[in-house]
Amino acid sequence: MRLEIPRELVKALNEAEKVAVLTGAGVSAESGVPTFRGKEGLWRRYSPQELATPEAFARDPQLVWEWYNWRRGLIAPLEPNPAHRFIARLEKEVPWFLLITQNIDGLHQKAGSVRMVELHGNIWKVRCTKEGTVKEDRRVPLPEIPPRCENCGALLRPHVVWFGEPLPVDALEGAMEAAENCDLFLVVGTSGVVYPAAALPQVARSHGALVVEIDPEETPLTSLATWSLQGKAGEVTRELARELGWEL
Ligand code: BJW
Repeated sequence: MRLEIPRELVKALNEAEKVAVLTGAGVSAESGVPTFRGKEGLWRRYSPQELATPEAFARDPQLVWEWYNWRRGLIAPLEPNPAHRFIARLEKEVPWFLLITQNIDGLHQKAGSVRMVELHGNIWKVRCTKEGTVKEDRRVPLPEIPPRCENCGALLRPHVVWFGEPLPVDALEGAMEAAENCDLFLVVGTSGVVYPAAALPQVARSHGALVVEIDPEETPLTSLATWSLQGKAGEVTRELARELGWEL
């Protein structure tokens, strides 16, 4: 069954001058990246406390790295889907744009997104636990687990944000500013339970932006959305693109 796209939404997308987009794991689900929560989510099989906290890494860096090495292997061959491509196209269509992603998979960049911030880091980067230096490392699998800094020999860690850690200041400031100043805020595929990212749609709304949500499930953000499009991101954005006359 074809999803009904409200006419007013198509008009709003055509007329928007400042657009911000917040994405979560759901935008990459149709590419094959597992989400965190929900029936098939990673947190059903793996404990965030044992794998995604600084305490877990201090306790057992080998275990944490094995998990990230496995996920790097899973993500490496995957390709962007129509939702990533729709967002990359939207960036080209509006005068002012920022993509705010919670995802670490790099699929937005692969789809051509440029004006973006990564709130939770990037799985293809490693950081020295002693020097704080960040380096890209796309080797799959990594030859040594846990990997060590070539320069000082200290442990490297994934350059991602774990629970209890602060988000990168520049990325968060950019995201806040975008939420405060945009006229349309699009939210795609996030359960809206992890803060501070989950506060951004509320910030946008309270500053007068139209909020559009795309997600197959109802989330805590649904009630504040001007339009909530219930469906898979790839399918809904394909429909939106058709309405807007865009080739994806
Ligand atoms: C589809 C789809 C399809 C499916 N199409 N959609 C109590 C209250 C408030 C806050 C806190 C609290 N207790 C603790 C906190 C803070 C904590 C937090 O928010 N916890 C909550 C869980 C309660 N936050 C933090 O700790 C953050 N840091 C912080 O607050 O720092 C403060 C500080 C300041 C100064 C000094 C020190 C500290 C950090 C959060 C880091 C999150 N990290 C992770 C892991 C990243 C690395 C990795 O990947 O390994 O980030 S956890 C995980 O959750 C990941 C995600 O980015 C994040 C959000 O998940 P997301 O993207 O929403 O995915 P899902 O799976 O939850 O949802 C998927 C959605 O897609 C669903 O809605 C589906 O329906 C949908 N979907 N298929 C479209 N085809």
